[in-house]
Amino acid sequence: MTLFAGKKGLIFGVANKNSIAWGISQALYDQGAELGFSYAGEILKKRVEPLAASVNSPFVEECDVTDDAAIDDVFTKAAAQMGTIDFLVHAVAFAPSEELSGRFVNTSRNGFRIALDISCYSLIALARRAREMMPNGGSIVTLTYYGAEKVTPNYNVMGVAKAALESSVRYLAWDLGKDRIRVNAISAGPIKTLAASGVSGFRKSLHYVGQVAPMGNVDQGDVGNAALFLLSDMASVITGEVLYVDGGYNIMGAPDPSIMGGDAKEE
Ligand code: NAD
Ligand code: 0WE
Repeated sequence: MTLFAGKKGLIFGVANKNSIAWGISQALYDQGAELGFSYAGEILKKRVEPLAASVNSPFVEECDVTDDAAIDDVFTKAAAQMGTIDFLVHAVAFAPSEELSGRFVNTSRNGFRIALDISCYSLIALARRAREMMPNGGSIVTLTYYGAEKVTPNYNVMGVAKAALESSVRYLAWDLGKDRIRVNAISAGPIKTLAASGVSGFRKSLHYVGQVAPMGNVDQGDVGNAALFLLSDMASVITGEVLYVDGGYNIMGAPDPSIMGGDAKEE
């Protein structure tokens, strides 16, 4: 009930009530945390402001993470409003939609640049500013996906961006260890969110993972609980890790034969 009593943090990546970042926010709020929010653009303001109000947030500001001045601005305002913080959640990713289908060999230079900038560099940029607000140390969590490690058809350049993100988690963990700041990633199984709904074949892969994973599909609440752990003092010396919250999907080498077709006798 009070794992986060007196603790404060910033959440980047709430778009609507289905966002993974919102699942994390609710878990943190239930444990007594004070939360500040930053959202991507003017269009999301009417979605995020009521959500923030529902958890008595003292701070809600727009910030496009591709804009250094906007990042400086949001942290200046956050420092003025909230003082110091204990944690930061990075739940931001984007690639141009044309990069998320078709042949990987056709990945464009610009698509690559955008995907890596928004989905990977932004963690480093936010961590640098967060450090200045964490004089007593802290904990940073980002969100990744199995497509970083193993080929997931159509995830394409996002897989490359997530691989770079997971590596950035390790380098940040090393560097920010000096400041008693931990940095970890949660590798979540597929969840129906705004970012996932724009993806062709997502429904099928959600169903497949639900069949193959020992514990089936996961939801925002499952990720929220894992984030709670990593952001809390319970995870006091855990840093640079990628924690799977995927129902066990990643341990499987083949699906259970009972879900597979091909039973008809071969010719
Ligand atoms: P979502 O659409 O709710 O969240 C993605 C967020 O990124 C949105 O809030 C969006 O506004 C933000 N964003 C995009 N471009 C931005 C920019 N330039 N500046 C600031 N913010 C920007 O979807 P989600 O599924 O909750 O995604 C959150 C994180 O979880 C992402 O990193 C995603 O890759 C990761 N993830 C998602 C799944 C899944 O299946 N949904 C699985 C594993 C990991
Ligand atoms: O990280 C993600 C989603 C990331 C994402 C989604 C979009 C859709 C809309 C990044 N950029 C965009 N750009 C858009 O224009 N996931 C883990 C969910 C996801 O995305 C996939 C998946 C899964 C799972 C894409 C292809 C295949 C599987």
